[in-house]
Amino acid sequence: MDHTASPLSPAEFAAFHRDGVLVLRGSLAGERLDHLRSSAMEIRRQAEAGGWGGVRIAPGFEERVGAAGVPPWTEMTWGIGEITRPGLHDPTLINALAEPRLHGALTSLLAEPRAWGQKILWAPRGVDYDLFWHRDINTEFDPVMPYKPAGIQDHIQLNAALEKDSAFIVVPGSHRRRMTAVERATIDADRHAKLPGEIRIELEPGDVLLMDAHALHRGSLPAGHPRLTLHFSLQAQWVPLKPWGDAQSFAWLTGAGFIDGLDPTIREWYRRLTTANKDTHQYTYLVEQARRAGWTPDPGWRMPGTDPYQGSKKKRDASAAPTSPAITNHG
Ligand SMILES: O=C(O)CCC(=O)C(=O)O
Ligand SMILES: [Fe+2]
Repeated sequence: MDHTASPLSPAEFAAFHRDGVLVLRGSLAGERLDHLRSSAMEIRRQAEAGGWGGVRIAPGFEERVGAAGVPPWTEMTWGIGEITRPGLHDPTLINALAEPRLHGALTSLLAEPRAWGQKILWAPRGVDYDLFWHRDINTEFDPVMPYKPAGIQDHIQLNAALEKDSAFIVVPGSHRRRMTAVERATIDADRHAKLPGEIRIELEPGDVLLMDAHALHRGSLPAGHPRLTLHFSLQAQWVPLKPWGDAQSFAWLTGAGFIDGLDPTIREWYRRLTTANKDTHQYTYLVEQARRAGWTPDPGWRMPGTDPYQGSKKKRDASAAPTSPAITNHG
């Protein structure tokens, strides 16, 4: 790929840190976008033909698959996790990360990006998609959110729209602060209710949305709406890594058979999985950062588990839990 790095402007960099969300318009275009779309459609076809793990069933319907009165599961899928696995892997899709605008933005924000999960999202045909408010981290980490170091980014999640996509809703700025009393009360009463300051982000094909997954966010779309979106996660290499999946899949993802097939400009992003400092808990560093910055936990505060819904109200409603990145990649 003809690669000329195209870093974020200082204003874009500042906007991302302030809001926890930034849209890069028209990052993917032309034949490349057409190829990405047909590759992603093929993955959806295979996912709905059965036989692959990681298929996501619309929130609220997971435990009702096969029950009377609900559509067949193939009409309720909204995506698939870990498209890098052997058999499903198509380097075209991963190489979207090598597009100059996106590559430059990720490098601007993370300095040394490291791959951390690759999914595809779409809208279910037979039921509405209505994902509840959450951060992609256990709610018990709420007190450490204000202590994230200013101007330093630990991870980026991205939605790269291959079709129109108006699913994503976010409260800008909520990634570096505690939930407000109003947000808590609203979400406790109804996890799909409108929150003050929320925005719905409209993406055209080729637009890429970058987000801090600790921002309060959710997704919703009526059944059958257009959506075919690459949903990738990356971390900065300084963040200790908690390897995910089984040893065999991790070996595949970090082996030459996988990495040599990628665009040369992103091979290092996968090699870094082997050279990262490892940790047994995904978020120890967040707590350590907060303590160094002067945070004193309330008596009784305990390090939460890695399950984003553990210990929270949401746990009681696990049937509606999304298979969020924190669960499917690393839980
Ligand atoms: O639909 C979306 O873009 C949001 C998905 C999401 O928040 C998640 O999978 O955790
Ligand atoms: Fe999420």
